Amino acid sequence: MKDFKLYTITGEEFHPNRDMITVMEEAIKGGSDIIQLRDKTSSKKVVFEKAKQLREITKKYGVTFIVNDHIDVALAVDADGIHIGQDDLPIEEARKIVGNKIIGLSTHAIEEARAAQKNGADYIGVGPIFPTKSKVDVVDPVTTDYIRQVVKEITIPFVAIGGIKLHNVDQVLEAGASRICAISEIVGAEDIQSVCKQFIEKIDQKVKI
Ligand code: TZP
Ligand code: MG
Repeated sequence: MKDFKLYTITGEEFHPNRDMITVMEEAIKGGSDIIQLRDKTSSKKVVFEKAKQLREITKKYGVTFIVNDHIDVALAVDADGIHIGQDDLPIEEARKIVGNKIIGLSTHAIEEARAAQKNGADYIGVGPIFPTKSKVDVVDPVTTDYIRQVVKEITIPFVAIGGIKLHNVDQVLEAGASRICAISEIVGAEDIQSVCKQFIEKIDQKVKI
């Protein structure tokens, strides 16, 4: 897959007075190079309508587009990939459906990361690093210790997620992450472009060292 630095996931509860598509377009303009539609509550029809619009803008800017959970919607709008969790279809089964589209998998422990790599995930989510209010039934924070374990032995790309903010991202980068994912810090920001640019600046600084 095309590599990336800053992964923005939708979280409409964090911007009640702004339109989701506009918010995500701001994130893209700020430099976010991968976008995920994550909507745990809307009907399939509504998720599909949102996905169609996000596919349009991500195509316009040349940004990777991932759909969470809904493999059928991802195929219907020709998204670049899907993101699934530990309780979803096994990677091997998802692979039969999506072919060479990207498959991302959330992981919370090194055993899950090993299995994801073995079973053909294209990237893994590593988290939640810090406490987060953006996910219900979330496991306890895995801390930056889990990042260090992944850096040591996993070779597929990984993205750190969960409670990552401008004020704590340095810890995540120091632990060895070079791809960052955030919901609330980005989509809930007053100046979304500025937050994205600051994240990218920090990632770039770290990568140079
Ligand atoms: N998966 C692990 S933590 C999380 C997801 C979807 C939520 C991240 O949101 P935030 O607002 O960046 O903590
Ligand atoms: Mg899922």
